[in-house]
Amino acid sequence: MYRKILKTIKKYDTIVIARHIGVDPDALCSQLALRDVIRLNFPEKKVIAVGTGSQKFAHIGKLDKLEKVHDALLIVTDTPDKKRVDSVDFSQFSYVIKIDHHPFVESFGGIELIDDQASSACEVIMKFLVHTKLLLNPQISEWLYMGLVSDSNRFLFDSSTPELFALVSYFLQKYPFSLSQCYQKLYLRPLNEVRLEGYIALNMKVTDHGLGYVSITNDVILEYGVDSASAGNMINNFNFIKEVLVWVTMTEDVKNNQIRVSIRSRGPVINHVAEKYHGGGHKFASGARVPTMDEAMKIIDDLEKVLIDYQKEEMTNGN
Ligand SMILES: [Mn+2]
Repeated sequence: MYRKILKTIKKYDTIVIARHIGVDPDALCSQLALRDVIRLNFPEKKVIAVGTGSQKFAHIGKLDKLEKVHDALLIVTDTPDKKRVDSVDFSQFSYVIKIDHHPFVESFGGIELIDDQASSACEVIMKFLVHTKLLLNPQISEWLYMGLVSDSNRFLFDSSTPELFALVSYFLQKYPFSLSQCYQKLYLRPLNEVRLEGYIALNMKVTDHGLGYVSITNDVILEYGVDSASAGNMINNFNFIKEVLVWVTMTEDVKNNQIRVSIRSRGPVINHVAEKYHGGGHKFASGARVPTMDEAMKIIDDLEKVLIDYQKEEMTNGN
């Protein structure tokens, strides 16, 4: 599979690299790293990384302008389904490669390199790079590490296997970069976001069954001066609350006239609930976009049921 991907990359003079809507560090870093790897090893090729940018991640690296291409290869990273691919018109491309770590949703690529046990899309790409022995540089190495560290929440999850640490170690040794600077790029945050985090902690409702949820209305977003994407992403900071097993942010997005529902879990699998509302994601980290807060509250009701079943099951298992 790795060799097949490399062969396909070699075949095309023009390559566009895309990823999912609602950019995050793994999506962005995987596409930037792959772009620069191909540019470094095949300088004669035209390679661009496209998608809607975000002010929040602007300092990580620059995306390229979307342009019309001809007889080009499209590589999509970090995205399991076609409808969530940001900014590209599939009909423009001669061939598509998917590189992903999400649970399988649908196939849309001629070659699909999927490892749903991997921590991140960046990890999948790192393995590809080790196998194909392509030339790298410290910037590429830093991007890959950044995406991996971000999606694994600094190695908090079970995807942090000995093999993963060995892989990281290989990149750190071969193409070293400053870890402290890398972490600053990822984790330095403006004060208003920290204050919004305080708002969420204070206003989160928690049910008897361990469901925590909070609505972040447009008024709140305006009051704290954040954008709705970064407000929604704040959900990741509410792990490890003793009384909360599943937690949800419902963020109003007036620009797109929808509510972004983000769900996280430290117990029950929750992605089937997101899928019911035309969303999706990982077993313990999913999301959906719904038209109204009332609709979002239906997700809350469904999740409460999931938690009730989960706790019944735990009881019968004697936990
Ligand atoms: Mn990812």
